[in-house]
Amino acid sequence: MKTVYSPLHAGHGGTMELVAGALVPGFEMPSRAEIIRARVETEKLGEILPPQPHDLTAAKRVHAPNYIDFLPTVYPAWEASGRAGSALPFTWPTRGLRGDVVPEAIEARLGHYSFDGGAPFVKGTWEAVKSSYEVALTASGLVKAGERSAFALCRPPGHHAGDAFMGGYCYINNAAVAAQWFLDQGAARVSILDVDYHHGNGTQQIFYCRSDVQVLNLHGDPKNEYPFFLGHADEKGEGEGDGFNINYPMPFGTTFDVWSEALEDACRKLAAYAPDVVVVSLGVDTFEKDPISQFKLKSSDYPAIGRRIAKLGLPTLFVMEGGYAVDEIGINAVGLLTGFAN
Ligand code: Q9C
Ligand code: ZN
Repeated sequence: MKTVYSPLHAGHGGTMELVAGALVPGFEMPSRAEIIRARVETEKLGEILPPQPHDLTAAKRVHAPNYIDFLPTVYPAWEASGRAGSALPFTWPTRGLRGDVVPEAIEARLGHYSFDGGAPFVKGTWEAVKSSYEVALTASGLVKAGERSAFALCRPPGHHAGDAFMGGYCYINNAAVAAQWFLDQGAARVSILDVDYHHGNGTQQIFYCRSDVQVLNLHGDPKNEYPFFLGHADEKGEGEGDGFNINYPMPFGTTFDVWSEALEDACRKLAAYAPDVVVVSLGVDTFEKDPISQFKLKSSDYPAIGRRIAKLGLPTLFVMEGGYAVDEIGINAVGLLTGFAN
């Protein structure tokens, strides 16, 4: 399996986030991608390719154009307003306030285009976000050209980004962009299988009213887990999309025996949908030692996940999402991929 990777991700580093009322160094750090890349090499998963340049057309197929055009302006505006460090919002247009007027002040524009304060900008953030998007599209191109699978080593991740909002370390929804790109290239149906510990709220929101993208999500129950406000089992899609969104919320402490039953059910529903392509939102924050998550999967479980996905027998794009146990992130992510490939 080929991997697509860009070193530009590293410019998105030194970020800060709010955890339990304190600003702390971000868990979504550059070493994550470097450790995965090193493991791809030592495990000889396959060739590592740089991304091809892409303009933002494909991003604007799933995101509001004004949202995409806002992203490169954030850090320059933040600096022009005399600030430094991580650009973060602190106020949001919640229920009862005006969400229809785009403010001018950068700190308010950040609130307008986000659902939380979990997507900080530093100087290199936009370049990293753009490179992550190009990584996803380049890997999609490999699958479209006939590769059985490809690995988009995306950083930053994407599945919390919705049509016009960022959050949860995510800016452009790389998996959603890829799914739409496959449709635009002639696919009739695409399935997105999201195995990240957190509910892919952005992905669900983008495709909620559509039948041409099936979205399946395995995640921590939003009653108690981030991102909290979406991801319940009764969210099945709306209108045309009714029946094409499938959620598997699971409690804290979930182990592989229970998690893999949900995967089994998801794979059966996926196979019944008979998509032309599968896009896997590949998070490994389900791992027992993940510092911000509460599932109990072991390193030895990840190859079994890859084998189950391979059994679908469909062209498959893997898009990197979360995973914060940095020491084991390469073992777990590449373990899943080698399980698929071998
Ligand atoms: N105390 C992904 O895995 N955590 N995003 C907020 C606040 C945010 C995870 C915790 C976790 C975001 C792609
Ligand atoms: Zn996650």
